[in-house]
Amino acid sequence: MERTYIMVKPDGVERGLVGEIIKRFEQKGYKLQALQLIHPTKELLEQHYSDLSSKPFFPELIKYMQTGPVVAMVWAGKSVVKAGRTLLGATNPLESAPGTIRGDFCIDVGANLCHGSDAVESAEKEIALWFPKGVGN
Ligand code: 3AN
Repeated sequence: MERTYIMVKPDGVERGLVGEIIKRFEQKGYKLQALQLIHPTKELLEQHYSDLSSKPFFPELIKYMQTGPVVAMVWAGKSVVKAGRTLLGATNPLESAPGTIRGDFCIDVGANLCHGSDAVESAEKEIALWFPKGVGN
C-alpha cells in the first residue's frame, strides 16, 4: 500500500488546525498509520529539507520549523502521495485552489501549514527519517 509523510507545521499546530487536516485525509478515505507530536532538532530539519539547502529562504525555513512542535504523520492508501499533495494545495498559498488546506487557511508561503512528500521515494525516505523506530504496521 502506498504511503506518504504528512506534517502539520508549527503554524498549523499553533492555530489549532491539526484536527481539520486529519479530517480531510480521513474523509477522503486514507488510513492514518502513525502520528507523533515532535519538537524537531535543527539537524533533523536540515536533513528533511536537504534538497532546499541552497535556497535563499533555507535558514528562515529551518528557523520557522523550530518555532513550535510539529505533528508528523504517515498516511496510506491508493495514490496517497499525489492525492495528498492535492489535498494540501500548491506550495504558495496564494496559488492554492480554494477547497485545499492551504487554499482555505493561509496566505504566506513561509507559513504554509503543512508538508506532504512529493514522490513515493521521498515519502519512504521521510518516513524513515521522522519515524526511525518504524511505523509498527
Ligand atoms: P512543498 O512543501 O510544497 O513540497 P517545497 O519543497 O518547494 O514545497 O518547499 C518546502 C517549504 O519551503 C515550503 N513548504 C515552504 O514552507 C518553504 N518555501 C518554499 N518556497 C519558499 C519561499 N519562496 N519563501 C519562503 N519559504 C518557502
